Amino acid sequence: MTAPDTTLISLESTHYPSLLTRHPGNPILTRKDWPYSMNSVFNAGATLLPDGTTLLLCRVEDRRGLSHLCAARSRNGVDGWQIDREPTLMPNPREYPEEIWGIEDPRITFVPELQQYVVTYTSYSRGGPGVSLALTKDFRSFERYGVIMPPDDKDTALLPRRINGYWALIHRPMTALGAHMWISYSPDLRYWGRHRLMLEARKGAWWDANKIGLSPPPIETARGWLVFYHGVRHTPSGCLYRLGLALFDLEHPEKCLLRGDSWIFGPEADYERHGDVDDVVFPCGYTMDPDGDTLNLYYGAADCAIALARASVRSLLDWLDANGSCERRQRAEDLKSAVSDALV
Ligand code: BMA
Repeated sequence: MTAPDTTLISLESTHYPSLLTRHPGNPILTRKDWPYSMNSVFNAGATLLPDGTTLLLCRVEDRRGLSHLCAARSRNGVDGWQIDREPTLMPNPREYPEEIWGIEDPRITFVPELQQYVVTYTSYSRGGPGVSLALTKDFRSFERYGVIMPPDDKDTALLPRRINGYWALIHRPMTALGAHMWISYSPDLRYWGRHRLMLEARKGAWWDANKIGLSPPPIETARGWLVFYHGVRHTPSGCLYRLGLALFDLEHPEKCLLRGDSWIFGPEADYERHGDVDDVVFPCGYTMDPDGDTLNLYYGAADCAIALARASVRSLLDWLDANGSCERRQRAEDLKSAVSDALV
């Protein structure tokens, strides 16, 4: 039998650092704020408009169980939300049959080359959830490109610039063998290929075993693309959605440079622990303060509300330096321990 490996966990500190700070006004948006009847609001894409207004493109679920998207705007990104009086983007199954059971979980990327926002979202088709893409300049009119990744696929965002001449899309196809993050490339945002596995769900007892997915769009830093991803743990009392952190190479985004072992944010507050779906934190968007370091992360809480947490990009990178390891090294270590176990 092999000796227990104490190097797997850090023994230097008696507590985990708080990298994300919840806003005291949480939850910042709930059904009570809505100008029309609906069941719940959660999982919002986020961006800053040219005048500094924060725009959230919220997933709103009605009492049939079907979702649409609705824009909310605020000067300070915290309160005073001006919410569209009616749905901003409704499913349109007549022209886009893949939207028959609603549209969900938008991510927004501003693309300087196009001078437009690209919104990727889940379109819930009869064949399962797929990925759709639409372009907008103002979040009032949208140019739909239709379904770009067939079911079962979701948790998508576009990188804001081309990589070696191609657009890059992160997504999460689901297979019987697990749900891992992939990246695909396209010359025109319509036709996608050169698919690469980007980040694998771990196995066994890990918090991010079997099912992971991209959370908000990647954050471009001088060190690489900083990625928040969610891990889903199945427990006898339901799923637990938590957040982890990884860093990817700027020019080869399928290459993982660092991945943290522990989750960095999970359901703790009452509004995260109890709702339509208990124990869910699910960010789909962020905005960056003018200091270029403070991140405002907007997340769905328990599929019932939108909440805000703040983080420092510098601290997140420092944490990854101290706690992250390179995927390839991790795999080599897994292999080494599997081989030594087999020899015992
Ligand atoms: C995921 C997505 C999210 C949702 C979460 C928890 O699969 O569908 O929209 O918030 O489950 O229900």
